[in-house]
Amino acid sequence: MNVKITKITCEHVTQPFGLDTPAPRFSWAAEADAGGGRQQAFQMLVSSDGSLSQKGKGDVWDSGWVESPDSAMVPYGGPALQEESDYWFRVRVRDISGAESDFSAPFRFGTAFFEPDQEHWRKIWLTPTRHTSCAQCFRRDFDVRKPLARARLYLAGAGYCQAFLNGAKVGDRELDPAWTDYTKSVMYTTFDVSGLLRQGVNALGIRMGGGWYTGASFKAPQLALRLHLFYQDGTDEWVESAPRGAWLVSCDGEVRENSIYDGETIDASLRRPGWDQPGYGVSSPTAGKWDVPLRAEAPGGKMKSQLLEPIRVVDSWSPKKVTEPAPHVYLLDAGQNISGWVSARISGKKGQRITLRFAEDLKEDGSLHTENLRSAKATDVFLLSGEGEDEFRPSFTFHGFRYVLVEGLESEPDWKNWKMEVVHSDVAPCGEFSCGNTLMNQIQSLCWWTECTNLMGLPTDCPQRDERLGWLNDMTVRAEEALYNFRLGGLYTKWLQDIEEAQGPDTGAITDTAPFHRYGCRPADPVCSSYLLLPWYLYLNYGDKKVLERHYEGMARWVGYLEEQADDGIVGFSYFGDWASPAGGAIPGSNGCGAVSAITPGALMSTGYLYFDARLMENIAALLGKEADVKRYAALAEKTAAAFQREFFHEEEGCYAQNSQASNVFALYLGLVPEERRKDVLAHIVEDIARMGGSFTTGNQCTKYLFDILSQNGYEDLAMQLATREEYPSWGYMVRHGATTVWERWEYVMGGDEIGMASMNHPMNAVVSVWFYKHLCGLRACEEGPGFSRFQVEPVFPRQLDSARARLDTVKGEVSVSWQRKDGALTLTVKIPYNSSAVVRLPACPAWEGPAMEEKNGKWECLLSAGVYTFRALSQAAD
Ligand code: RAM
Repeated sequence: MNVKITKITCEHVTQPFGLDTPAPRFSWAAEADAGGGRQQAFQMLVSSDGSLSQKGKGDVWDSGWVESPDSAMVPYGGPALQEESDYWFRVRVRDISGAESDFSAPFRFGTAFFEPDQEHWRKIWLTPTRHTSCAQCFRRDFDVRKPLARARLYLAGAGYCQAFLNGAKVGDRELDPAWTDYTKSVMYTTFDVSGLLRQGVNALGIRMGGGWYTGASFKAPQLALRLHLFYQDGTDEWVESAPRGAWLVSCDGEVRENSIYDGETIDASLRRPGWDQPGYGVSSPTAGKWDVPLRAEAPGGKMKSQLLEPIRVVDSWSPKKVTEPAPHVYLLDAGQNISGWVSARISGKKGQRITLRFAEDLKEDGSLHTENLRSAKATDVFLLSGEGEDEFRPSFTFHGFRYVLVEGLESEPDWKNWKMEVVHSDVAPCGEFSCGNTLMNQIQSLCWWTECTNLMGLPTDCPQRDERLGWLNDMTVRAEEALYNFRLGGLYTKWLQDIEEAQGPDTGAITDTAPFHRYGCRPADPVCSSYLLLPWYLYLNYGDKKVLERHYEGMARWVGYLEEQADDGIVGFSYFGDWASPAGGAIPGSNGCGAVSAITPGALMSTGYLYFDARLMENIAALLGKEADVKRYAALAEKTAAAFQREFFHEEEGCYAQNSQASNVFALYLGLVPEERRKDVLAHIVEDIARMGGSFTTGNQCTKYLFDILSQNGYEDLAMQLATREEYPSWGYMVRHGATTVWERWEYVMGGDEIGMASMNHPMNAVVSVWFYKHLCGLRACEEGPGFSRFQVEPVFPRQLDSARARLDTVKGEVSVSWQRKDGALTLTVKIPYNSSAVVRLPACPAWEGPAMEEKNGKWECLLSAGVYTFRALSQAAD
């Protein structure tokens, strides 16, 4: 058997530069040319030098063969790693058959500070002299006095910063560093800048926009940085944002306005070529005013290394379509609702003002639909220099848009010079789904775009209006969808820190948004189980157990808070509950432009989630060996379950509360319905869907659970009917109205009462994607095999569909499931990657050809090791 290591990550990311731990964890995926492969042992090499690594010399650590099947989140166990250092990692594995793989290609990783000198950082913050809406440019010259071995820049800002060394932009990050509550933590980014420096005089320039710092607090952006020069002779030197006298700051550059929500104004005539080059003449007439910056109070937060994937321009294309609604007014269509901006190369007259207004949709008369942006102006302005071609690209804003109205051009430009740039956290896509139904494939595309354009260093609710926040209620259901489509270990690890930092120190209450900003409440709505679910999913999907340990206390305090609020087992408080259902089921004029459910009590959702949390905590406590807590949470779960039943279950009718789909679905999902009454409750759901003309009435929480419940109980045809419906309310209805991302509301809102809450790019409703992967293809991570050491395959085969396939790039490697009906037979193929196994469960049918199966609980089941397997059914399931 030939085994090959195919992919390595460290602390969830593929480019771990700036590790803040002396014992980073590595994961590797492998491939084999034969089935049945399982890792019996691994050997890790860590080298201090790329070429030593190439030669297979682990001068820092050679683990030798370690007998272990672990390949996900395996900690480094060698001698202490050094701060501020580069390393190369390689791994090889030995299979149970005795076959050995080659060592993987060298994988570079770098450390930053394990214990940042907080005291020192606190003293080196700079702030500009003039606080305006212009971007701020900080600059200084410095000497590299001797031949340089290497250099590392640690850059932090309250606000967004871009660094330039001798005229070159450092790295390709945008909107960096990621937003945090700056009073709790400030992220610094680590750059290897060895190649950008030269012996002699060098210049360092930093351009800063207000980002969330200015936006949240109306303060001027602040800067702190440390550049560490390591000389070849073994000495070293620091260049820092202190002393302030070494620096100059100016706000007279080209960025005249910058605001995340409102946009950016760039005046090309105010560009100051050379401002980031050594020896720049700050007193020249075109240099503007430069002052010595002021020492600033530190924002207060702890300095922490930023490890999550950066925000980048991840894709770009020229407008797909351009029309001219009025003379020299152009309407650009990106063809896709995206997050980002437009860059352009334009020539024209000095002072000529080109205005770009962004919108997600067009009104019937063809004009921009901007009402749903609320107060966000979402407008960029480019002012031309009149000196040849100017290049424009915003730096400190982003928009959610498909359409751009461009005014101020005097003639039609060459649109090839205009680019719609897609900007978001550059996380790796990990899932693909397609099937024999065109509409469902379109819907999957909507979900995919909706998810990735809402990853901005945190999972945001929308990218366009004056909000763009990390809502925990949405994330309770959204996270599962997100993890099927993208690798989110790095981003979620950071966002969990945001939640932790928003937690009340005394009460344990968390907030609805993290970082807590502008909207949402403290305490959060009890539906915010995402605080518990995210660590749990990171454990299931990536084998990260540490994240459970790290947040255990915080999660316990949140559940403790909810428990204290319960009155006789019932949690009565609720703001959102099963939020934003189709309008008929909501209270007109309620919060969120009529988003509160009229048919599903908030207390049912809140109490149900306390039960859910208690069970999850019971599980996590068991996993972490906290026996007393296991009992405590089990008792809490029992008590809450009893209260839920007492309060909401109608014995006679066999339904919950007002018999809404959501109430019944949630009770089933939680497993609270007495076994013998399950079919009654199910029947109510099915009847209600029929009564509603074949549609759901569920909100942002229970829509996902509805699909789970229908599919788990033999109603996959009905789930399929809901997923492919084209009449209101449905995803098909969105597609019919030209949607390319999933809306916040089920209604097509172009005005009226809902307009203030009518984003057209809102991931909370992208949950149908979970159904595609989890039920149609049946793919699930499972507790028996965290990190995909074992997973489940339990597909359903709706009658209306003749094929489906999903592929998942897991930490173990590629998992795939595909099935199709042809010539009266149903064929299913499952791919299990190296060092993994899967439980395959298929519906009862007289005979499945293929691997031997056993009948269990009315299904056929088998446990399979790595390999590719085909199953064939000739009747029933094939029909
Ligand atoms: C809105 C957003 C968000 C949400 C909250 C409760 O501000 O739509 O997604 O769920 O309301």
